[in-house]
Amino acid sequence: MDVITIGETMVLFTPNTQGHMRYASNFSRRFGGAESNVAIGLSKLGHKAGWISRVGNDEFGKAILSFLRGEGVDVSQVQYDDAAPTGLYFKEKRTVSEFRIQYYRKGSAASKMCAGDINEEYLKRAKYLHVTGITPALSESCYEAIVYAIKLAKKNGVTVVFDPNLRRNLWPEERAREVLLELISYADITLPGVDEGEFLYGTKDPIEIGKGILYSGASLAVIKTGSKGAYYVTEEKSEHVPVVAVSEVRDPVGAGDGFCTGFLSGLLNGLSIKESVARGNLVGSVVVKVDGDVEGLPERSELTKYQSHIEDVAR
Ligand code: KDG
Repeated sequence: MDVITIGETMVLFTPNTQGHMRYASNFSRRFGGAESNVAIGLSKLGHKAGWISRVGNDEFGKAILSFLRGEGVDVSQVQYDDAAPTGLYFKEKRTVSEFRIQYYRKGSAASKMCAGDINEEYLKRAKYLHVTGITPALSESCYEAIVYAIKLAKKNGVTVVFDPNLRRNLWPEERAREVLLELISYADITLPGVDEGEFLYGTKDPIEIGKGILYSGASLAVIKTGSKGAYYVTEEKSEHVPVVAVSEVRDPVGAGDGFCTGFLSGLLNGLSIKESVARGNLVGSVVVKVDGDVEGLPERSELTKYQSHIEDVAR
Protein backbone atom coordinates (compact mmCIF):
# COMPACT_ATOMS: atom_id res chain seq x y z
CA MET A 1 0.00 0.00 0.00
CA ASP A 2 1.36 3.44 -0.87
CA VAL A 3 -1.02 5.69 1.05
CA ILE A 4 -3.68 4.99 3.65
CA THR A 5 -6.16 7.69 4.56
CA ILE A 6 -8.98 8.00 7.11
CA GLY A 7 -12.10 10.12 6.83
CA GLU A 8 -15.71 10.68 5.95
CA THR A 9 -17.10 10.45 2.44
CA MET A 10 -20.51 11.93 1.80
CA VAL A 11 -23.05 11.89 -0.95
CA LEU A 12 -22.82 15.27 -2.61
CA PHE A 13 -25.84 16.94 -4.18
CA THR A 14 -25.33 19.89 -6.48
CA PRO A 15 -28.32 21.84 -7.82
CA ASN A 16 -28.39 21.83 -11.60
CA THR A 17 -29.23 25.54 -11.50
CA GLN A 18 -27.42 28.51 -9.98
CA GLY A 19 -28.84 30.80 -7.31
CA HIS A 20 -30.43 30.10 -3.95
CA MET A 21 -30.80 26.36 -3.49
CA ARG A 22 -34.37 26.85 -2.27
CA TYR A 23 -35.41 27.24 -5.92
CA ALA A 24 -33.61 24.15 -7.16
CA SER A 25 -35.65 21.13 -8.11
CA ASN A 26 -33.04 19.08 -9.94
CA PHE A 27 -29.79 17.95 -8.40
CA SER A 28 -26.78 15.98 -9.61
CA ARG A 29 -25.60 13.31 -7.26
CA ARG A 30 -21.87 12.89 -6.76
CA PHE A 31 -19.52 11.89 -3.95
CA GLY A 32 -17.06 13.91 -1.92
CA GLY A 33 -14.74 13.60 1.04
CA ALA A 34 -11.32 15.19 1.27
CA GLU A 35 -9.55 11.96 2.24
CA SER A 36 -11.24 9.70 -0.29
CA ASN A 37 -10.71 12.38 -2.94
CA VAL A 38 -6.97 11.94 -2.37
CA ALA A 39 -7.27 8.14 -2.37
CA ILE A 40 -9.16 8.22 -5.67
CA GLY A 41 -6.68 10.66 -7.18
CA LEU A 42 -3.74 8.49 -6.21
CA SER A 43 -5.42 5.39 -7.55
CA LYS A 44 -6.08 7.14 -10.88
CA LEU A 45 -2.38 7.96 -11.03
CA GLY A 46 -1.49 4.30 -10.57
CA HIS A 47 -0.68 4.24 -6.84
CA LYS A 48 -2.15 1.90 -4.26
CA ALA A 49 -4.42 3.71 -1.84
CA GLY A 50 -6.55 2.48 1.06
CA TRP A 51 -9.36 4.33 2.81
CA ILE A 52 -10.52 3.69 6.39
CA SER A 53 -14.05 4.85 7.24
CA ARG A 54 -17.62 4.05 8.20
CA VAL A 55 -20.66 4.50 6.02
CA GLY A 56 -24.30 3.97 6.89
CA ASN A 57 -25.82 0.59 6.13
CA ASP A 58 -28.08 2.35 3.65
CA GLU A 59 -28.34 2.92 -0.10
CA PHE A 60 -25.98 5.90 -0.01
CA GLY A 61 -23.38 4.00 2.00
CA LYS A 62 -23.51 1.19 -0.53
CA ALA A 63 -23.20 3.64 -3.41
CA ILE A 64 -20.12 5.26 -1.85
CA LEU A 65 -18.46 1.90 -1.29
CA SER A 66 -19.12 0.77 -4.86
CA PHE A 67 -17.80 4.06 -6.18
CA LEU A 68 -14.57 3.94 -4.20
CA ARG A 69 -14.08 0.27 -5.03
CA GLY A 70 -14.69 1.03 -8.68
CA GLU A 71 -12.00 3.69 -8.59
CA GLY A 72 -9.53 1.06 -7.39
CA VAL A 73 -9.30 2.21 -3.75
CA ASP A 74 -8.89 -0.52 -1.14
CA VAL A 75 -12.04 -0.44 1.02
CA SER A 76 -11.33 -3.53 3.09
CA GLN A 77 -11.22 -1.38 6.26
CA VAL A 78 -14.53 0.37 5.71
CA GLN A 79 -17.37 -0.70 7.98
CA TYR A 80 -21.12 -0.40 7.65
CA ASP A 81 -22.65 1.25 10.70
CA ASP A 82 -26.16 -0.06 11.35
CA ALA A 83 -27.10 2.71 13.77
CA ALA A 84 -26.16 5.91 11.89
CA PRO A 85 -26.77 7.20 8.35
CA THR A 86 -24.32 8.14 5.62
CA GLY A 87 -23.54 11.87 5.68
CA LEU A 88 -24.74 14.21 2.94
CA TYR A 89 -23.58 17.52 1.66
CA PHE A 90 -24.92 20.13 -0.72
CA LYS A 91 -22.85 22.43 -2.87
CA GLU A 92 -24.92 25.47 -3.73
CA LYS A 93 -23.63 27.57 -6.61
CA ARG A 94 -24.94 31.02 -5.71
CA THR A 95 -23.34 32.74 -8.70
CA VAL A 96 -20.82 31.75 -11.35
CA SER A 97 -17.98 32.01 -8.85
CA GLU A 98 -19.61 31.82 -5.40
CA PHE A 99 -20.19 28.50 -3.67
CA ARG A 100 -21.89 27.65 -0.38
CA ILE A 101 -21.50 24.31 1.35
CA GLN A 102 -24.25 22.86 3.51
CA TYR A 103 -23.48 19.71 5.53
CA TYR A 104 -25.94 17.13 6.82
CA ARG A 105 -23.40 14.99 8.64
CA LYS A 106 -23.96 15.47 12.38
CA GLY A 107 -24.23 12.03 13.97
CA SER A 108 -23.33 10.38 10.66
CA ALA A 109 -21.88 6.88 10.43
CA ALA A 110 -18.38 8.26 9.85
CA SER A 111 -18.65 10.44 12.96
CA LYS A 112 -18.88 7.18 14.95
CA MET A 113 -15.37 6.10 13.92
CA CYS A 114 -13.15 5.35 16.88
CA ALA A 115 -9.63 4.15 17.68
CA GLY A 116 -10.86 0.55 17.56
CA ASP A 117 -11.46 0.98 13.81
CA ILE A 118 -7.74 1.37 13.15
CA ASN A 119 -5.94 -1.87 12.43
CA GLU A 120 -2.21 -1.68 13.08
CA GLU A 121 -1.36 -4.57 10.75
CA TYR A 122 -3.11 -2.74 7.92
CA LEU A 123 -1.66 0.66 8.70
CA LYS A 124 1.92 -0.50 8.85
CA ARG A 125 1.78 -1.68 5.24
CA ALA A 126 1.63 1.95 4.04
CA LYS A 127 4.43 4.31 3.09
CA TYR A 128 2.30 7.34 3.98
CA LEU A 129 -0.60 7.94 6.34
CA HIS A 130 -2.70 10.87 5.10
CA VAL A 131 -4.97 12.60 7.60
CA THR A 132 -6.84 15.89 7.58
CA GLY A 133 -8.28 18.31 10.10
CA ILE A 134 -11.81 17.39 9.01
CA THR A 135 -11.96 13.99 10.70
CA PRO A 136 -11.10 15.17 14.25
CA ALA A 137 -13.80 17.84 13.88
CA LEU A 138 -16.50 15.19 13.42
CA SER A 139 -16.54 13.84 17.00
CA GLU A 140 -14.37 13.12 20.01
CA SER A 141 -14.08 9.46 19.02
CA CYS A 142 -12.93 10.52 15.51
CA TYR A 143 -10.33 12.79 17.10
CA GLU A 144 -9.11 9.84 19.18
CA ALA A 145 -9.00 7.61 16.09
CA ILE A 146 -6.80 10.11 14.26
CA VAL A 147 -4.40 10.57 17.17
CA TYR A 148 -4.19 6.79 17.60
CA ALA A 149 -3.57 6.21 13.88
CA ILE A 150 -0.79 8.81 13.86
CA LYS A 151 0.84 7.17 16.88
CA LEU A 152 0.70 3.77 15.18
CA ALA A 153 2.12 5.24 11.99
CA LYS A 154 5.04 6.81 13.81
CA LYS A 155 5.72 3.61 15.74
CA ASN A 156 5.86 1.70 12.44
CA GLY A 157 7.92 4.17 10.42
CA VAL A 158 5.00 5.33 8.24
CA THR A 159 5.36 8.98 7.18
CA VAL A 160 2.48 11.14 8.41
CA VAL A 161 1.09 13.74 5.99
CA PHE A 162 -1.35 16.25 7.42
CA ASP A 163 -3.66 18.62 5.56
CA PRO A 164 -5.31 20.99 8.09
CA ASN A 165 -8.42 21.39 5.86
CA LEU A 166 -10.02 23.87 8.24
CA ARG A 167 -13.83 23.56 8.18
CA ARG A 168 -15.10 26.36 10.38
CA ASN A 169 -18.69 25.09 10.30
CA LEU A 170 -17.73 21.86 11.99
CA TRP A 171 -16.25 23.08 15.27
CA PRO A 172 -15.52 26.10 17.46
CA GLU A 173 -12.49 28.16 16.40
CA GLU A 174 -10.55 27.69 19.61
CA ARG A 175 -10.90 23.91 19.56
CA ALA A 176 -10.00 23.82 15.85
CA ARG A 177 -6.81 25.82 16.43
CA GLU A 178 -5.79 23.69 19.40
CA VAL A 179 -6.32 20.36 17.62
CA LEU A 180 -4.83 21.41 14.29
CA LEU A 181 -1.68 22.65 16.03
CA GLU A 182 -1.51 19.42 18.01
CA LEU A 183 -1.75 17.31 14.86
CA ILE A 184 0.83 19.49 13.10
CA SER A 185 3.21 18.73 15.96
CA TYR A 186 2.92 14.99 15.21
CA ALA A 187 3.06 15.17 11.39
CA ASP A 188 6.17 14.77 9.24
CA ILE A 189 4.73 16.81 6.39
CA THR A 190 2.01 19.47 6.67
CA LEU A 191 0.24 21.04 3.70
CA PRO A 192 -1.84 24.07 4.74
CA GLY A 193 -3.45 26.66 2.53
CA VAL A 194 -2.15 30.15 3.24
CA ASP A 195 -5.45 31.12 4.93
CA GLU A 196 -5.19 28.13 7.24
CA GLY A 197 -1.61 29.18 7.97
CA GLU A 198 -2.87 32.63 8.93
CA PHE A 199 -5.53 31.09 11.17
CA LEU A 200 -2.88 29.02 12.94
CA TYR A 201 0.19 31.27 12.95
CA GLY A 202 -1.21 34.78 12.55
CA THR A 203 0.74 35.55 9.37
CA LYS A 204 0.05 35.32 5.66
CA ASP A 205 3.76 34.97 4.86
CA PRO A 206 4.16 31.41 3.49
CA ILE A 207 7.78 31.14 4.62
CA GLU A 208 6.91 32.21 8.17
CA ILE A 209 4.04 29.70 8.21
CA GLY A 210 6.46 27.02 7.01
CA LYS A 211 8.96 27.92 9.71
CA GLY A 212 6.21 27.66 12.34
CA ILE A 213 5.40 24.16 11.10
CA LEU A 214 9.04 23.06 11.09
CA TYR A 215 9.45 24.48 14.59
CA SER A 216 6.88 21.97 15.82
CA GLY A 217 8.96 19.09 14.49
CA ALA A 218 8.01 18.49 10.85
CA SER A 219 10.67 18.00 8.20
CA LEU A 220 8.65 19.59 5.40
CA ALA A 221 5.91 22.20 5.07
CA VAL A 222 4.16 23.00 1.82
CA ILE A 223 2.02 26.13 1.79
CA LYS A 224 -0.58 26.45 -0.97
CA THR A 225 -1.42 29.92 -2.25
CA GLY A 226 -4.07 29.00 -4.84
CA SER A 227 -3.52 30.65 -8.21
CA LYS A 228 -0.06 31.78 -7.10
CA GLY A 229 1.24 28.23 -6.71
CA ALA A 230 2.90 26.88 -3.57
CA TYR A 231 5.96 27.29 -1.37
CA TYR A 232 7.89 24.52 0.27
CA VAL A 233 10.00 25.00 3.37
CA THR A 234 12.61 22.60 4.79
CA GLU A 235 15.48 23.19 7.24
CA GLU A 236 17.83 23.71 4.28
CA LYS A 237 15.73 25.57 1.79
CA SER A 238 12.52 27.38 0.95
CA GLU A 239 11.30 27.92 -2.57
CA HIS A 240 8.28 29.16 -4.48
CA VAL A 241 6.88 26.84 -7.15
CA PRO A 242 4.53 28.71 -9.52
CA VAL A 243 1.44 27.30 -11.19
CA VAL A 244 0.15 27.98 -14.69
CA ALA A 245 -3.02 30.12 -14.43
CA VAL A 246 -6.32 28.34 -15.07
CA SER A 247 -8.43 30.15 -17.65
CA GLU A 248 -11.78 28.89 -16.37
CA VAL A 249 -12.43 27.70 -12.81
CA ARG A 250 -15.60 25.60 -12.89
CA ASP A 251 -15.48 24.31 -9.32
CA PRO A 252 -12.74 25.16 -6.80
CA VAL A 253 -13.78 22.48 -4.27
CA GLY A 254 -11.25 19.68 -4.21
CA ALA A 255 -8.30 21.76 -5.46
CA GLY A 256 -6.38 21.17 -2.22
CA ASP A 257 -7.00 17.43 -2.40
CA GLY A 258 -5.83 17.50 -6.01
CA PHE A 259 -2.69 19.27 -4.88
CA CYS A 260 -2.08 16.69 -2.16
CA THR A 261 -2.67 13.88 -4.67
CA GLY A 262 -0.12 15.22 -7.13
CA PHE A 263 2.38 16.04 -4.42
CA LEU A 264 2.22 12.56 -2.85
CA SER A 265 2.31 10.97 -6.29
CA GLY A 266 5.53 12.86 -6.99
CA LEU A 267 7.14 11.70 -3.75
CA LEU A 268 6.03 8.11 -4.42
CA ASN A 269 7.63 8.31 -7.87
CA GLY A 270 10.90 9.51 -6.37
CA LEU A 271 10.66 13.08 -7.67
CA SER A 272 12.36 15.92 -5.80
CA ILE A 273 10.30 18.04 -3.40
CA LYS A 274 10.18 20.84 -5.96
CA GLU A 275 9.02 18.51 -8.73
CA SER A 276 6.45 16.96 -6.40
CA VAL A 277 5.08 20.39 -5.50
CA ALA A 278 4.91 21.16 -9.23
CA ARG A 279 2.92 17.96 -9.79
CA GLY A 280 0.66 19.01 -6.90
CA ASN A 281 0.10 22.39 -8.54
CA LEU A 282 -0.66 20.70 -11.83
CA VAL A 283 -3.21 18.23 -10.48
CA GLY A 284 -4.87 20.96 -8.37
CA SER A 285 -5.21 23.16 -11.44
CA VAL A 286 -6.76 20.38 -13.52
CA VAL A 287 -9.34 19.50 -10.84
CA VAL A 288 -10.87 23.00 -10.77
CA LYS A 289 -11.67 22.91 -14.48
CA VAL A 290 -14.30 20.22 -13.95
CA ASP A 291 -17.52 20.14 -11.86
CA GLY A 292 -17.35 17.83 -8.84
CA ASP A 293 -14.75 17.07 -6.20
CA VAL A 294 -13.10 14.10 -7.92
CA GLU A 295 -14.29 14.03 -11.52
CA GLY A 296 -11.41 16.20 -12.73
CA LEU A 297 -8.64 14.16 -11.11
CA PRO A 298 -6.39 13.10 -14.00
CA GLU A 299 -5.23 9.65 -14.98
CA ARG A 300 -1.51 9.02 -15.25
CA SER A 301 -1.61 9.03 -19.04
CA GLU A 302 -3.07 12.54 -18.94
CA LEU A 303 -0.35 14.03 -16.74
CA THR A 304 2.11 14.49 -19.59
CA LYS A 305 -0.54 16.12 -21.71
CA TYR A 306 -1.43 18.58 -18.96
CA GLN A 307 2.25 19.15 -18.21
CA SER A 308 2.70 20.36 -21.77
CA HIS A 309 -0.55 22.39 -21.45
CA ILE A 310 -1.95 20.76 -24.55
CA GLU A 311 -5.66 21.57 -24.87
CA ASP A 312 -6.75 19.02 -27.40
CA VAL A 313 -9.80 17.43 -28.90
CA ALA A 314 -9.44 13.66 -28.73
CA ARG A 315 -11.03 12.05 -31.80
O1 KDG B 1 -11.66 19.17 0.00
C1 KDG B 1 -12.90 18.88 -0.60
C2 KDG B 1 -13.83 18.51 0.50
O2 KDG B 1 -14.14 19.67 1.22
C3 KDG B 1 -15.12 17.91 0.03
O3 KDG B 1 -14.89 16.80 -0.81
C4 KDG B 1 -16.06 17.53 1.13
O4 KDG B 1 -14.76 16.38 2.74
C5 KDG B 1 -15.44 17.32 2.48
C6 KDG B 1 -15.67 18.29 3.52
O5 KDG B 1 -15.63 17.91 4.68
O6 KDG B 1 -15.88 19.46 3.24
